Formats: sequence, C-alpha cells, structure tokens
Amino acid sequence: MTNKRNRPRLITVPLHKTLERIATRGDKTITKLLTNLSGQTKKRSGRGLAGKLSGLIGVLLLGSLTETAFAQAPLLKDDFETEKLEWAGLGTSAKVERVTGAGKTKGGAGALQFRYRVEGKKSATTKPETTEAAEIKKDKPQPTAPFDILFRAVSVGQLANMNALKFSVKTEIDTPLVVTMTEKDGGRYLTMLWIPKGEWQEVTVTPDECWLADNKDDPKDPDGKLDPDKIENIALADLSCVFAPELSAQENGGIPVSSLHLGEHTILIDDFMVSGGSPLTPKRDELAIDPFNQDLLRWFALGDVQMRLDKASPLKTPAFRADYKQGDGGYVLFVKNTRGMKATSADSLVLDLASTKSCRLIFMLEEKNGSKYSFTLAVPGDSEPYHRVVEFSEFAAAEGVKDDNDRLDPLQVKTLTITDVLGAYGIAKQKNTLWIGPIRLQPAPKK
Ligand SMILES: [Ca+2]
Ligand SMILES: [Ca+2]
Ligand SMILES: [Ca+2]
Repeated sequence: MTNKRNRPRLITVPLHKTLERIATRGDKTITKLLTNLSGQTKKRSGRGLAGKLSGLIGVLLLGSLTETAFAQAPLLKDDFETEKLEWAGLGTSAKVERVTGAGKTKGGAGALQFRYRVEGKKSATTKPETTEAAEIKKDKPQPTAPFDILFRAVSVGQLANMNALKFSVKTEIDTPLVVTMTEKDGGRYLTMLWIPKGEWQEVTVTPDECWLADNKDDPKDPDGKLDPDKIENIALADLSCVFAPELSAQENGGIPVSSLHLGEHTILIDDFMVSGGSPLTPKRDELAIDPFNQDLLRWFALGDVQMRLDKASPLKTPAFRADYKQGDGGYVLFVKNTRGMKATSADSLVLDLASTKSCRLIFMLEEKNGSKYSFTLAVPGDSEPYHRVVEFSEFAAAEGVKDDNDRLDPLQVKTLTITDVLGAYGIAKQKNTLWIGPIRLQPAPKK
C-alpha cells in the first residue's frame, strides 16, 4: 500500500510542452541570429544588416590582406600581441578590446576581451521608437545583431586548407559557447561547446564536427558540407543570450531565472588560430553518439547545473557528469546535436548511467521536421551502474507534434535531449549527481 503522503504529486506545470519548446529553441534562435547576420532580414531602419556587415567586413579585410602567409604557418593567427584587432563586437552591449595583465592572457602580453550582456525578458513598457530617433538611426547605421556576438571576417579562400580552428578561452561563468563559420553564398555551420568557468580552456573545432544550420529560414548550402575555402567569417556567442529573454519571461517554466546568468559577462580569448593540413581527426566511429573522449563537452544545459567530463566516474569509463538539484518543480535539461547519426529504425541506443539519487530521465529525439519522440527511464540511485539498451521502436511520438510520415527516422534526428523530470514531482529539494557514460548505437542483429 502506498502511503498517500509519500506518493509523488505531479505539479501542474505544462512540463511536456515547455520541454519541447525549450528543446527546439537552441536551433531556431541560433538560426534566427545567423539568418539576420546573412542580411536576408531587413531591419526596420537603416540599410539592413547585410549592408552594415559588408561595410564592416570590407574594413576588416583591408587589414587582413596585408598579412603574408608563410609556408607551414597557420592560415590565420591572432595572438593579440599588437594593438591591431581583427575582431568586432556586434549587438547593443558588445565590447571588444585588447587587454593585458596577469590572469588576462594565455600566452604573451595580450588577449582579446569580449564583454556582452545576457538580457532578460523584453520590457512590456518599452515605448515605440519616435520618428525622430528612427531618422537619426537611419543616418548613422550601426552594426547590430539580435544579441551580442564576437565576430571576425576572413578573406574568402584564406582558410581553404583548414583542418582545425583552435583557441584558448576563459569565461567567468559556465558558458555554452557557439562557434559559427559562414560560407560566402552558402550555409552557416556551427558547433557548440560547454566552457567551464574560471580556467583557460583549449578548444579545437574541426570542420567535420560542425553542422549546417538547417531551419527553414537558414541560408541554403549548395553542397551540404562546410567548404573551408568559402568561409567568410567566424563568430562566437554565448548561447544564454539566445535563451534568456524567453526563458526569463516564462512563469513557472521550471528553469530558474538565476540560472540564466542575466547581466554583463566577459569572455577572454587568446591564441586564436586556424591550422592547415590533412584532417586531424581519424575516421569517426559511426556507432558513437558521444564517446566522451574529448576534453570539452559538446553539450549544453539549461537549468541550475554544473556539468563536466569525469574521467573517474562510477561507470569506469569517461562520462558526462552533471551536478544539480532535484525538486520544487525545477528541472535541468541537456542537449546534444545528433545530426549525421547513421542509424536505422531497427537499431538501438546503448545507455550507461549512474545517479546518486534515483531519477526519472526523459530521452527525447527531435527530427529536422520538428517531430519529437521520447522514452522515459527510471534510474535507481546509490551511484549503481545502470545499463539499458533502448530500441528506437520504444520511443513514442510526443503528443500534439506532427510528423509527415508518423514514424521516427533516426537519419533525420537532429538533437538528443535528456531531462531529469523527477523535480517536477512534489519532492523536497535534494542534490543529485548524474553520470552518463558513452552513448552509442547498437545495430540490429543481422537476420
Ligand atoms: Ca596573447
Ligand atoms: Ca558548402
Ligand atoms: Ca519521421
């Protein structure tokens, strides 16, 4: 007999709906940002972002063209040792400058400092712009962006031989960092990195890990792959800037406003370079969705959570470790890009998990067409390794979400979202640590 008082009580938050919305925001809003950058969207005043940007790019190009490339030298190198800055900040609060001094640089005397603001919800009382103000703006168009972005133009062709983009980065808060590379007359490619705060982190991004922004407003790419010889700019941004306005406006959304890091922040960058040569990465393991064998997580999280790679997990393998609190209607959510996953609907997903407290995980797969399929798993506590093979056929369609063909197509899946929803039940707040071991595909047995 279940004691009535101990029975979990589901708080009446439209959790499922909120989750779905949040899980798709990442892509859509990045895409929106990038579409705006491409200039397809005309701004209400001025000559449109495209015009402003091309002016800016022109100015920056004048600088970079004077550089001479040496044999074996990186295709691009910014060590911030001179006053010359090839970088610009776009957005209303973005400030970019060269800084010097102890703790500010990774190598040498100088580094790049990017200051930006994570804005909360738009004020409902904002007055419409006066005609006069609009006229003044028209005369003096300023580079702008829907939020703060760190931007660098490159001359088309300069990165033709690229095998990796590398830089050192230091943030003051745990930061979901988006790196984008845009092709001239082509698509926009991006990747996402979780940068733990407080220490210099070395980042390596290879072209093959970047995916095409593929929402309907995105610029199309003629050949569907990143062509380094066509790259015309590189940009970086804190993904929080994308989510915060909407999430902070949600009442009872389950993501605490304190976790949105509203306000001004600083990112330091040093030794930014693009190296050339043969591809760095050995042939990719097509069964690995994430082997957690890199130095940084290629995930992002929403909610009050610290996450990092843990090489000494209870799973005896390197694992994704998340520390957070369950309870009080709150939850956390982890999102991974899964484009390019080579699977058939007869295959399975192999999961290895451990959790200090029991938890209730929803695994949600989203197709490029926006349809969603989920699977719920109850994971026991006590950090006991828990192994489960989930067939794709066990994933159920999310209610109220349309799919053209009414079935899960693993080849179309663009994101995997994992959420612990135990906190949405009426339990007291408690700390939890969740480990997720290498996530891989298991092909269907041959018949
Ligand atoms: Ca430096
Ligand atoms: Ca291309
Ligand atoms: Ca489908």
